[in-house]
Amino acid sequence: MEVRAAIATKAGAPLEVTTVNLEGPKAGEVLVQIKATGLCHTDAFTLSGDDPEGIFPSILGHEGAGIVVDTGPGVTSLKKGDHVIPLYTAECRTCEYCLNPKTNLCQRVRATQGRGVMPDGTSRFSIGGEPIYHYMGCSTFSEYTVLPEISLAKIREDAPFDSVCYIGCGVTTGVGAAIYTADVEIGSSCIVFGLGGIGLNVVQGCRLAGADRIIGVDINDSKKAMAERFGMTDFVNPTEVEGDLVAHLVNMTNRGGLDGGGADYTFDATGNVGVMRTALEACHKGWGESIIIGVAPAGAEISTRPFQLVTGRNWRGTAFGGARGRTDVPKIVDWYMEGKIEIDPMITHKMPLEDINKGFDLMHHGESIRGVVQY
Ligand code: NAD
Ligand code: 022
Ligand code: ZN
Repeated sequence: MEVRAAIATKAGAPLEVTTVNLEGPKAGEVLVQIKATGLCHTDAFTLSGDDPEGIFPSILGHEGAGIVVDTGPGVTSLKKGDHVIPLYTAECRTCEYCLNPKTNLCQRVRATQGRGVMPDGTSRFSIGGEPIYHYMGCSTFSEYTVLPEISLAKIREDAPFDSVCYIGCGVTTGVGAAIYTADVEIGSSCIVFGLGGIGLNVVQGCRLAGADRIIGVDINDSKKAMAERFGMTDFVNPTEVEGDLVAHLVNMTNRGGLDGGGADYTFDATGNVGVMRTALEACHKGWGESIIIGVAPAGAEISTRPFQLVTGRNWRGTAFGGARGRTDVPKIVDWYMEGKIEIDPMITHKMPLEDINKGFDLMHHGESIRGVVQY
């Protein structure tokens, strides 16, 4: 079938909105009509050419929501008309990873997904017989896309596509980092570094978990008001702190006695390796956990003194918030529909597919938290 899509033709060029050919779903695959998709920094990063794993020409986009329009042979968990969110972290429920409760990193389709193709090694998209590659197993910058059955979460039908698409990446990554990866307890103290599209969701995840203190750290004062709305209790702008930032944060979180200070949980949502070190050193001696969410530039390295770890601080990382997509994403949609988490105030811009490049411009200028394309 012929479908409208935004093509990443080559590194650094704007997306080209045009018509592409899409083959129907093969065995174990599902054809989805995308109703809305968020624009995420990672799409821009890949388009820029700085992503060493970027493949061109391809159809980017990994934060979508839509409706099943056709299923290939052998598909049992989804049917025509089901509402779904595409998953860049699949959940097959049978591989060694899915069977290990310690991880959400299903490996069933990981290798082919990284090469921009479906599990049978071929692409469903083409123009004039030449393949256009898939992206992160999702390719939501297309009116219609094909995914493996195991890469789709079935969600309730009363959830609005133009809000819940954000659960396909940013919301789940941030809220999940607090709820699933850190497993923040009631009464905890938390520090969130970076109050962008991910950090705000960490803040509301910490609130949902019942944290007492949620300290937000950002070099941009304009992030303060929105973060307060999502549950931040204290704001720190490092450029205005006199002296050592770690000492300042440790002092802020000192509960008295022999405590010594430091947060129970800290989160990096900046991708800056210097911030990652600060976050580790600002978590509590003996039990503090620091969760790396931010993706650092290719080749970057983190460092700290081993003594920081010997004295009981823990350095951890998370992908997709530690969420198992097919199991957890429908629950996060429920939390949104029940008012336990908020999404709408973070969606600052909506546009048709034709204007997708304008959406990326807004993101580059830091004017949007999330832009959403509505089909
Ligand atoms: P963003 O640009 O919207 O937000 C980053 C924020 O960090 C901004 O508010 C900025 O002012 C702030 N900041 C920058 N330097 C800082 C510093 N030195 N100290 C304090 N604050 C600083 O980006 P985002 O969309 O929120 O994404 C954040 C990170 O999360 C990115 O690295 C992204 O790649 C990553 N991410 C990871 C996953 C995962 O699965 N692990 C998923 C999605 C996004
Ligand atoms: C999404 N991300 C950032 C902004 N929006 C993001 C961040 C990290 C990952 C994926 C997306 C990520 C962390 C760890 C991995 N990925 C590897 C997991 C594994 O090897 O099993 C990751 C994933 C998918 C792809 C690349 C990296 C891909 O499909 N190309 C989950
Ligand atoms: Zn993303």
